[in-house]
Amino acid sequence: MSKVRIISEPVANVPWQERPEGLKDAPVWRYTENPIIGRNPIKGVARIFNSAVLPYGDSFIGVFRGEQVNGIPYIYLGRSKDAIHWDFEENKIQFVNENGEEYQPQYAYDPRLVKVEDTYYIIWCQDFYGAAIGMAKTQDFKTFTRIENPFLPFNRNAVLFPRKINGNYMLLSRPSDSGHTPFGDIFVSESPDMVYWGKHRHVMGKSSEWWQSLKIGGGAAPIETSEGWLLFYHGVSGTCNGYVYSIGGAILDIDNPSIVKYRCENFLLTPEEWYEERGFVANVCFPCATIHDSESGKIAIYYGAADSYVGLAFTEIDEIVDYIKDHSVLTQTDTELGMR
Ligand code: BMA
Repeated sequence: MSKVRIISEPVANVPWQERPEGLKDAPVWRYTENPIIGRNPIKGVARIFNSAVLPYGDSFIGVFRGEQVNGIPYIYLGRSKDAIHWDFEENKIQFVNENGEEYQPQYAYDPRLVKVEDTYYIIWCQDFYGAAIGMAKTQDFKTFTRIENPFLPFNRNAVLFPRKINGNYMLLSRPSDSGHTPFGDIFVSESPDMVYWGKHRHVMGKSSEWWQSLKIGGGAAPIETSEGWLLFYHGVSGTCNGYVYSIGGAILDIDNPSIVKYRCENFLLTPEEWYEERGFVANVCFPCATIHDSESGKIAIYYGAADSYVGLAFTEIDEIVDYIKDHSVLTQTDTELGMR
């Protein structure tokens, strides 16, 4: 039993590999069979990456960013027995409006999948007269009903918390611009009904550490723990050769998640392997989901690699929380409430 508790349903069949012998310092280790999804995974789709998964019954389900051969990204449904080998539906997800009529975004990318109470929410980036956030809900993974776009453009990397806090839904996002955004901090907003969003608060910004010195963005849905909300996010560095995306970790206050309690100054994972360094966009590790088991404390992190593949990495709750605390460096904008 971990000393830090994960507060969620147990997932006995969480995908897992022990830490490799000899890897002493790293808080996170990669699956040796990475990437778990290779190129041309389904007809008409050249690459799947930046995707999100969840336990579903005694197996797993996920929403996947599929880059179609015409270059337009869309979201595809996938199912898996072991959360490593995935079967995809060949048709992209068909969204409908509240009246059941077809209602497709022009494109959709970087989906997150979060269950709150008995409903699954898909949150993605899309065009809403500029880069913005789209959302839909489903209870059966057959009907996907779009709900109101939460924010004005320009905004991306929206990540829903897996439960209401103080009676409201909570959504992280990263307001920015419409291009290859050279700036951006993480904010949190709340809503009583998933339609009207407000009480916007700044959570955290870029920092002086090189790997997150340009911009940051939410990653996987926060994991509720006895220490606070464990957030895996991405941090970006601008180099003379383009952006480098690494995975970072922070712990947010459980009742007031705009307050950062601990924030790791070191990256948890940075591009090192061929599938992270080589691809459509080189040097990208982009986390979008975790599967975690509250009994064993095991955590599997799903991340997009080089905008071309899906990678899997592992950590354990005690280890990762200790590592984040031991290497925590906070700035004033981390610790304040985030209102001005
Ligand atoms: C971001 C997003 C991600 C992508 C990353 C690196 O702006 O578009 O989908 O993985 O750039 O190209």
